Amino acid sequence: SIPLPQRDKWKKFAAVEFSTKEEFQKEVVRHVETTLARSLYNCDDLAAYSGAALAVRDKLIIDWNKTQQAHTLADQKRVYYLSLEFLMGRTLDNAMLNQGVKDIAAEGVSELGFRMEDLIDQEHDAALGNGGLGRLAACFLDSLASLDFPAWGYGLRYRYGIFKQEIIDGYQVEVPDYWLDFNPWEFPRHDITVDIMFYGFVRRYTEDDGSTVNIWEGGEVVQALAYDVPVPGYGTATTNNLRLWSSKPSTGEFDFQKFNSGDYESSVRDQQRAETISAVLYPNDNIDVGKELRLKQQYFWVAASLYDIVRRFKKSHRAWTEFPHQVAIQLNDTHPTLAIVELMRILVDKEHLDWDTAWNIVTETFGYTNHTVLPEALEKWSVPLFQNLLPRHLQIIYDINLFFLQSVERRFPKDRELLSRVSIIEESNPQVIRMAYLAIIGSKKVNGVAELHSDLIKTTIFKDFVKIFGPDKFTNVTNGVTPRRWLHQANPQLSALIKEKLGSYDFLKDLSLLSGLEKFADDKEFQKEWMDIKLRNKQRLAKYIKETTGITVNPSALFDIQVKRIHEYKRQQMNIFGVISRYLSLKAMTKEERAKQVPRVSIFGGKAAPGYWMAKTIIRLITAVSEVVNNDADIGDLLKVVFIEDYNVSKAEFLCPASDLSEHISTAGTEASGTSNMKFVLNGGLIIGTCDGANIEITREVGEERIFLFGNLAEDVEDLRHAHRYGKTPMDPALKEVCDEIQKGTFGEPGVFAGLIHALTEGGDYYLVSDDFASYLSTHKLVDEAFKDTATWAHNTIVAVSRMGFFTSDRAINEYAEEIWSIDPVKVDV
Ligand code: TH1
Repeated sequence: SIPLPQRDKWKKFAAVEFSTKEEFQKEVVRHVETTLARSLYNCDDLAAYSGAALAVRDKLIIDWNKTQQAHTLADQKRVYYLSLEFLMGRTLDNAMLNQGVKDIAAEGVSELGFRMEDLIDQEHDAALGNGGLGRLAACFLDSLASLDFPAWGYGLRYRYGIFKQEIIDGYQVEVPDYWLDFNPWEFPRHDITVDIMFYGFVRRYTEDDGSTVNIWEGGEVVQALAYDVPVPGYGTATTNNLRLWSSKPSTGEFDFQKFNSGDYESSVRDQQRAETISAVLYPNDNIDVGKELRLKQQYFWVAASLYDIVRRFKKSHRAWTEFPHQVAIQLNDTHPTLAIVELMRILVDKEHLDWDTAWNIVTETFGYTNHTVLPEALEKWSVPLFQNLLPRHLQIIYDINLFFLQSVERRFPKDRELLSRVSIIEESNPQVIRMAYLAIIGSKKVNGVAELHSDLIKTTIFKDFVKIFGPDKFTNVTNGVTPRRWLHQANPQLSALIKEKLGSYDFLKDLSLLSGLEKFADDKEFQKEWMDIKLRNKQRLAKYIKETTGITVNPSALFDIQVKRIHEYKRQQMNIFGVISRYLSLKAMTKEERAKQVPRVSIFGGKAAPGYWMAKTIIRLITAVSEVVNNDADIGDLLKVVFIEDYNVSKAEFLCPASDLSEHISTAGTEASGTSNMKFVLNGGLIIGTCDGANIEITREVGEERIFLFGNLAEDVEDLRHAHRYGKTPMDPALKEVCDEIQKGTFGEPGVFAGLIHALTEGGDYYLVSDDFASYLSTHKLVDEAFKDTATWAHNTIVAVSRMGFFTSDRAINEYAEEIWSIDPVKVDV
């Protein structure tokens, strides 16, 4: 650092934050003219966006530096959130709002000849995630910073995020998402690199004192390079860090020998092999594919992150036993579970701690969040594959397992069955490592993400571990969403109206204050303003639909939205079958009857994993139905079907405010929580849903009158599936009609949809579409009736919003901080 005598000089010229419109404008123009080397003669929206982003970024950096200094000085316990996915979306708008400069910046660019909305629209989404799990990590970072917690995120800097979805001839086509062309929000740290090893072998020898030492050596080395992303809190100077690792050839590795001797191609191949590790996000949501490259990604990221965390801890010269008092590490699902093993390797092999001391440190440090009970999503690594890639880690896992099973054996003697049920190694062919079991055994706390889900993991997939460790190790933290992005930023008009009623924007920091709205629920004037905002948001969506699909929709129709990853368990197929059923009833009606119906727009959006054929077939059915229904003159405005291409975070921001009804209709017991349900209700929409995930807690908060629940309960699912397997369930008649219509060819070549029909029949209807179909349709009828009574509808949506305080991610983060991490906030002076 700078020597003492020179510091005053340094401070005199230290960067200052802009605070007026003019100062902001000066910064924008300076960046456009110097950083970007453009001028007023060739400054388009993209250049203006870039200039504005760089100006706002400078302000962020100043707070970010202050925060890191304050956190180092405070020397308190920090939390590290390890997630393979961070679905951040766009940054500029959020950064301006969190920093409280949106108004001056918008006026500033307007005087320079641009519209802020257009500039915001230039930004590429940071789409380093698949869906709910990655977006949750992003909401959590926002809350951690807003609540002043000293926290870092650690992830991978994928060169390609989730693919872009194009719909061509009604089918999904995947296009690579290269997003790093111009990304002002990241900072490469060329001085922060870590060498990471793969493959090789373990050499074991005995020291003079008789102890054995294991050394992992002889493998291939790849370098991890840190890229840092500032994460600003709302209404605070705290700006935390998200560190993303990028892979490149290790400096020792890029073989100049080969290069110079003319073996150019092979040296380039080595380079590409290294860069491949962080090249692309695996595009699977809720499914484990078990590919070697994915395991490489996991180890690469976990090893680099732990090296970094340990290095930071060692600077404080504390005893190793202090580690859990300085460090909490949260595992976002099992993807970072190798961190448990890697920390053991560091402590035992490198720092020479004895096994028990090391294991105590490890099991006091980690927390594990489970996000799914779906069997196909639970990670299992083939032992031979793992052994080849990480030989020393496999030995450590075997030892962890041995000591664990010995302790179980002592407590439950003679229960051989129990031992094989809880073993980390599953005795299949080949053997596999059950990562969730390793995560449970190596963590202090295990949590689910909504009440039902946390109960389910305790009574089903992790039942034996509750018996072994006792119930206190298992807890619940219901998910939440950040009201900064999902109310204030997505729906500025609604946020402003709420502020007018409550007197301030304090509700954005303490969402329970929304309860103050309830007393206005019957105020006619307020209801009108409330519903006018909804209408304007629907008009904006109608305009977008027209521009992007050519379909004209009536903004006063009931907008019914289901946007999320396409998955059989989420049951978009049931939704589109319901739409077909509605279409058939409309067709069968007289003109007079039709005139009494509530017009509907059924909106779908979401990506299918590229290899998931059934999900792709569901998309094809939706687009096929939309082609038929939208062009049927008998139907007109009464029913429109829209598929929104390339659903992502920035599209969610304008879809959530525009729904009257949204669909969260997973088979009971399959959706761990869901988080878009929270976003839609927070924006003044009602939901139709099953008794699943967070829907149940939403019902408890908003009241049964304000949610359209239907379908079988989780506790009955097993019996229903059993009945299907034994051919005891005739298909629901309305569903039968729908299937017949598809098979008649009404929506094109029926062969295309054979898989969907087969799943309902010979396939055993695993997701219980037939069992829930009647109640699904009748509940939609109730929705239509309710929608006709505008005053009651307005009342209900206002009351529902006033009771959504619980679903802020601030509440979730406070629960983690208190019950799992034991960390305190650190105030950063402005
Ligand atoms: C999702 C869950 O499906 C969803 O219910 C939950 O709200 C969300 O996580 C946040 O808790 C999951 N996403 C993934 C993605 C992968 C593997 C498992 C899950 S669970 C890759």
